[in-house]
Amino acid sequence: MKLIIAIVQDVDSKGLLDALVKDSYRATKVSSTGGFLVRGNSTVLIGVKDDQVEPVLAIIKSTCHSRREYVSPVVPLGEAASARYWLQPLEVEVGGATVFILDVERFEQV
Ligand code: 2BA
Repeated sequence: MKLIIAIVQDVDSKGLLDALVKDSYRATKVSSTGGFLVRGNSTVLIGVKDDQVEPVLAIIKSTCHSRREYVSPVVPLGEAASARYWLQPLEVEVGGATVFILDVERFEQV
């Protein structure tokens, strides 16, 4: 058995969960926050048999899309008025999904 941990953008999480449930996969969504953007994202935990990893990855790829986000650089308060701090917003490409696949040592439902 494997545990797939997929970090996805909030906006993609409903489509991902709907597609997983439609194909009878079980999943848990946990609200999370990216360390760099410090914005909400979603971590989806999916426990599957080994031969279900690739089909689930295909669902993740088809439902989670990359997007460009902009971050405003932080300027020290006392120096904000200085002309050299007229910084442009930083553009980063986020997602589609960041996926970790782990071996499950033991699975119980009690
Ligand atoms: P964030 O940490 O908020 O990162 C959002 C996006 O910002 C990243 O997109 C990447 O394009 C950029 N970024 C992140 N750290 C950066 C840095 N130190 N310098 C420059 N740009 C940086 P993704 O790579 O698609 O990551 C999306 C989200 O997936 C991340 O949100 C984080 O929550 C998670 N993630 C990505 N890699 C991870 C890892 N190795 N371990 C744990 N979580 C990870």
